[in-house]
Amino acid sequence: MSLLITVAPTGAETAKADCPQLPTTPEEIARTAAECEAAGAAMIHLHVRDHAHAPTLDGSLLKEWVAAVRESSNLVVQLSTGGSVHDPLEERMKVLDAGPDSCSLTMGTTNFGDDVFMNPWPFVADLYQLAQERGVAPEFELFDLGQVHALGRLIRTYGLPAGGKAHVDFVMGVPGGMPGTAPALVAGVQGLPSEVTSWSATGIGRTTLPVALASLSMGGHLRVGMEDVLTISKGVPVESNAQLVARAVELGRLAQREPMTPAGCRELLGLA
Ligand code: KMH
Ligand code: ZN
Repeated sequence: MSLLITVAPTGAETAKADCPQLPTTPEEIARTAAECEAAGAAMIHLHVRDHAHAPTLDGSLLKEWVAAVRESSNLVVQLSTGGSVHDPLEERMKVLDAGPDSCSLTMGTTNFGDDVFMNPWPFVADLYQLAQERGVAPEFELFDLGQVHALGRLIRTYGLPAGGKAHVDFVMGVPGGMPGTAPALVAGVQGLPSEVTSWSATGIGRTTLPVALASLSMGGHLRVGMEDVLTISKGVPVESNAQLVARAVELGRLAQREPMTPAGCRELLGLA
């Protein structure tokens, strides 16, 4: 089985001033997309930044970033609907207007460090139905084990995504969510509803390697990138997102998994 590598290059939490190598402009994201595709990524999970490098859900900037990635690469474009913890739910719903291939869809409210990442059930249900209407492939983000069960409830209530495939990403090791450990991943995978057709995992910070290795050992896919980790080893800053993708490719090869192409990812997600 090939290995889907999704790159999450920017996120909403790190300041450009603290990490100048973080891609925060359309030019930087275009270059990052091309480098990550060449390194072995098939999908990109995008959080957009404004001209001051701050997280934004501004519709025209979202469209500009989507266009920049499409111009420079063939990567499947997934827009974050999670945004930052400060983004209002109404703004997060409008992300789909930028025309992504895929969108993240978090299955419940989570403590997020000292903040709260809000995902009340009515919001989740509305966003899911909008993605179904628009033919956007959701990636269900699971930060906690309760969210695994919430996903079953969502699919039982509203049916499958438009393309008939259900792809999940376990986001582990967030302070407030499930730990980034092999036993937590095993419990999460065991609890997945039978409708789920594929899953990946990412571990935040120092949990990145344990989660990646556990995922590979269970036949899962990988998400990597500077949204999730800023060091390549203890105390050594990540140089680029492509460096993290290249490491994921290396880990995959050890597990005899070749990187999936963007076309393979489209098939996996049920995209036309
Ligand atoms: N930035 C986090 C509050 C997502 O992209 O959908 C939410 C997040 C999840 O990163
Ligand atoms: Zn994100």
